Amino acid sequence: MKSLLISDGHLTSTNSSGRTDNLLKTSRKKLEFIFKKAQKEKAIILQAGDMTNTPRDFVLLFWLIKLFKKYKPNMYCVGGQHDSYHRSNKPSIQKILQSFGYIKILNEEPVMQKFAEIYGSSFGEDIPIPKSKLDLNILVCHANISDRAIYPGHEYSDAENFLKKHNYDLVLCGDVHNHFVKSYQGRLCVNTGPVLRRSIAESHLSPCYFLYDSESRALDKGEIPHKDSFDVEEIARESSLDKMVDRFSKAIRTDHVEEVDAIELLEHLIKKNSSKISKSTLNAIDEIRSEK
Ligand SMILES: [Mn+2]
Repeated sequence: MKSLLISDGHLTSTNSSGRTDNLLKTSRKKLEFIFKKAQKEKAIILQAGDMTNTPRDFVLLFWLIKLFKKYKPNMYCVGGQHDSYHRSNKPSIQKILQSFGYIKILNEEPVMQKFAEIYGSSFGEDIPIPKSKLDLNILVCHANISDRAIYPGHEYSDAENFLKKHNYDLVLCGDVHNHFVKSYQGRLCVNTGPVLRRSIAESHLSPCYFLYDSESRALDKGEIPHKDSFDVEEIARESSLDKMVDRFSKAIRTDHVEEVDAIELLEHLIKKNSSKISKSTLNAIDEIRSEK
């Protein structure tokens, strides 16, 4: 029996800064790829939380339902911070998919598959202690586990220490957007990294899945098709413009700026750039000047 493993999804219908593609289309394509792959491999899907980027992306939900109906995957998830608003009981994509029977949420009571017992720990929940005498215990969790710091000062639970402390044969982690495979005495702690890279800070990661074979205990990595979809110049332009506007709006709210004379500024700019300004614009500016 095989399991297809996916960490953070972050599927969305909303484009983020500098992405040159349509993220709704990309989200659909990626999920369809995962569902097809699982179908071909006759694998269950384990997903480690943050499947969608926001709890109530109803444009995305429409497409999720279409894909779940079409492919009928056998899918088990845990909850991440992005799956609900502060773990509230308000409607969310995850709750809707669960109530339709499309996904099952894992917890401390193991799901018995023929080959293993599968436990879950959503964001903020305790890590369950495996009770089984079966050969194989699997944990899916959304927790701050990593093999290295992914930003300066990042404090995390070390993946290898996690395996020493928690007696699971396979731990699939979500939360930290980092790709790693750590092993300890033949047991594995893994994170695929995010399926959808929303920020350019994640552009070095290659979206992928793992296939885990419970008999051989082999872990195979497969690529989820993706493109270089970030426009670096656009991001630089947006961020410098944002910063400029931010600095300006802060400055005019302080006592340091007593008065801004827009006409004076305009006159200064005209002097410097008169050759580049059209006649009609200069005439319009002259009119404003004469009214001053
Ligand atoms: Mn996440």
